[in-house]
Amino acid sequence: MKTNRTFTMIKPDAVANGHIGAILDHITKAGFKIVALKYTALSAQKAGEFYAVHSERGFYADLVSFMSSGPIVAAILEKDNAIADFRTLIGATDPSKADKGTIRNLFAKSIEANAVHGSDSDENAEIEGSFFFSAFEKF
Ligand code: RTP
Ligand code: MG
Repeated sequence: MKTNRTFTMIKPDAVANGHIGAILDHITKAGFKIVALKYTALSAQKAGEFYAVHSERGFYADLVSFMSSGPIVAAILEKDNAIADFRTLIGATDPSKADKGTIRNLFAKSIEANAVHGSDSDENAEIEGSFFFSAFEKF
C-alpha cells in the first residue's frame, strides 16, 4: 500500500552537534509535513532491534553502539513520493559521496555518524514509525 509517509531519525551525532533545528528546517522547507515527532533515546537493545536487518553485517555492533550513544529525534514525515524524495534530500549513506546541499553533505561526519536515517520502503516506513509512535501520536 502506498502511504506517502516516511520515517526519519536525527542521529546522535547531529543532535550532539546542535543540528536539530537546521535539519528540521531543511525537511519542512523541502515540503515534508511532520505528522509525528519525538525527542528520545535508543537503548542498545532497542537499537539492535531497530537495525536487526543489518545484524549479519560487519558494522552492526558499532552501529548499535553509536545509535544508543545519545539522544535522537524520531519523526514521521508526509509528502507525495515521500520515500524516494526523502532519500534524495538526505543524500548518500557515505557523506563524502553525498550530493552538495543534501542533509548528509551539510551535517554528517562519517559513514556511520551520518546525521539522519531515512526509510527505504513504504513497508519499512510503517514498521519503523510504529516502532516509535503509537496510533495516538501520529497525526
Ligand atoms: P539509514 O538506514 O540510516 O537511512 O542509512 P542507509 O539506508 O543510507 O544505509 P544502510 O545500508 O541502511 O545502513 C544503515 C546505517 O548503518 C551505518 N553504516 N555503517 N561502517 C559502514 O560501512 C556502514 N555502513 C552503513 C550507517 O549509519 C547507515 O546509515
Ligand atoms: Mg537503510
